[in-house]
Amino acid sequence: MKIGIVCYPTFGGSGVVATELGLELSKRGHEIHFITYNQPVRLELLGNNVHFHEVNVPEYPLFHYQPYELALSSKLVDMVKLHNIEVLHVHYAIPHAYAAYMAQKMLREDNIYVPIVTTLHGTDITLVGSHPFYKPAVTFSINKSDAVTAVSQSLKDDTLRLFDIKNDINVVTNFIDINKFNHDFTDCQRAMMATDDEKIITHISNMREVKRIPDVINIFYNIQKEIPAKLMMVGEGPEREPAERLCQKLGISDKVVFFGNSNEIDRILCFSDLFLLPSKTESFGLSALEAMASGVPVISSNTGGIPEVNKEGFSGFLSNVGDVEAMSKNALHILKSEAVLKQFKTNAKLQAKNFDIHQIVPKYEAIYQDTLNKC
Ligand code: GMT
Repeated sequence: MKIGIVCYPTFGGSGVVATELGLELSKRGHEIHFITYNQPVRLELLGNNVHFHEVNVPEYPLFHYQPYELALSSKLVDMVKLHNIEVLHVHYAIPHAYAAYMAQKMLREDNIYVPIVTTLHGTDITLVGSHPFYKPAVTFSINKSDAVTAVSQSLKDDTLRLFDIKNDINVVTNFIDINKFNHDFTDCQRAMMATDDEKIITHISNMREVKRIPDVINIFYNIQKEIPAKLMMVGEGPEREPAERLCQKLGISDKVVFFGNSNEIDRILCFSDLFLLPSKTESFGLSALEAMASGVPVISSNTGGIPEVNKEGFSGFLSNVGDVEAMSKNALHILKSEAVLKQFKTNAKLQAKNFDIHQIVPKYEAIYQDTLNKC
C-alpha cells in the first residue's frame, strides 16, 4: 500500500509511534510518505520506500495566525495526487484529522477517494479536546474519519465519555521493537554516570505540568536519603527550570543530571535501574514501555492507560496521582534488595514483550485494508 502518515514530528510519544510505525510498514513492503512540517526526530533513514514531504507555511504579515491546517490540507492533496497515496493515517484528531478531511473533500472534486485512519493519542482528547472551544472540531474529525483507533482502552473510554462519537473506535495499543531495546551495549556508559554502589533512577518526558515533575524530584529526594542514587532527567519543557531550582533548594543538584532532549534513549535506559512516571494522566505512557523493554521497572501513577502497560507488583508499582510517599516506598522496596531488583528487571522485559511491534503493526495493516475495501 502507499500510505501517507501525518504526525507531530517532535520528541512526543505520538511522533515516535507514527515514525516507528512508518518504518516498520516500509520494512513490510509498503511505500510510506511522512507529511509534516519537519522531518520526524526518530526518522533517520529515508530511502526507496520512506519519503518525507515538508509542509511549508508561508509567512504573510496580513495573517495574525499562519494557517497551518490549510497548508497541510493543500500539501496532502498534492502528495496524494503526485504519489497515488491510497490511505492517509493521521495521528491526532486536531489538527490532523481535521486537515485530512478537508483534503479528502478537495480530492473528491477530482474523483479521488482516499480513506482517513485517525489515531487518538490522548492529549487531543483528555487535555485539549475536552476544552469546550475545540469540542465540535474534535467530534467532527473523529466522526468523519473512515477508521479511528485509540492507543489504550482507557483512551477509548475517555473519548466515548467526553464526545458524541458515532464511529467505532478500535483499540490498537502502542508498541515497541523489542530488538531495538534488547541491547547489550559494550559501551554502556554507566561508570560515567554513577559509582557501582549508586542506583540510577530515570525520568523521560517533555516536562509539561501533566508529568508532575516536582513529584519526580521529591520521590528521588526520598530515595537518596536512604540509598546512594543518581537521577537522570531527560527531555525539555516548561517544568525543567523549576525542577532544577527545586533540586537546588533540596540540596541534591549534584545527584541530578538534566540531559535535555535525547535521541539516545536506549543508551540512557541501558544503565537505569528504575523509571519514574508519576503523571497526572497518560493515555498510554510510551516512555514507561521503552523503559520496560530495556529491563527497567516502573514506578508510576495508576491513571489513564498506564495500568494497561505497567503491571502492579510485576513490572513495577502503581499509586494514586500525587502519592509521593507510596511511590517512594515502592521505589525503595525494589531498589534496596539486589534480588528483588533483578526479578523486577526480568519481569519488566517480559511485560514489554506483550507490546511487540510485530504483533501490533499487522492490526494497522488490516484497518487500512478494511477502509480500502469499503471505498
Ligand atoms: O504527553 C506526551 O508526552 C506527549 C503526547 C504526544 O502527543 O506525543 O503523548 C501522548 O501520546 C503518547 C503516544 O501514544 C502516549 O504514550 C502518552 O501517554 C500521551 N500523553 C498523554 O496522554 C498525556
